[in-house]
Amino acid sequence: MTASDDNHPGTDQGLLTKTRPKTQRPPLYKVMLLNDDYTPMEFVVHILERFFGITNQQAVDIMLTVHRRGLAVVGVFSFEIAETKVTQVMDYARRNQHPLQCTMEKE
Ligand code: TYC
Repeated sequence: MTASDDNHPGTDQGLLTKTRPKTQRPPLYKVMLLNDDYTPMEFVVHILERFFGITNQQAVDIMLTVHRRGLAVVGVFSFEIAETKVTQVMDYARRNQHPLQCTMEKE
């Protein structure tokens, strides 16, 4: 490989375009919490702290956003992490007999 091979704009005769190496970034997924009329607010806050490692204040803010607007993005993750979070939240809600819904969506 020499300086005139690639990616050195101006070093090739007349070639002034810079080639960009195609690095693929993995897709990211939004994990979202949905509102319902039955799941207690404290339970939602507890879930957010437990599975998303956020502070109590952040958890209260997200819970209230979901309560007022119908849904909110809790975080953005790789597919596998997002899937794990959704499963953890859904299983925990089910075990505690709350209808809380958690979903994921490609960003
Ligand atoms: N709306 C619920 C209530 O008034 C609270 C709630 C918040 C439920 C967020 C689900 O994802 C949720 N008890």
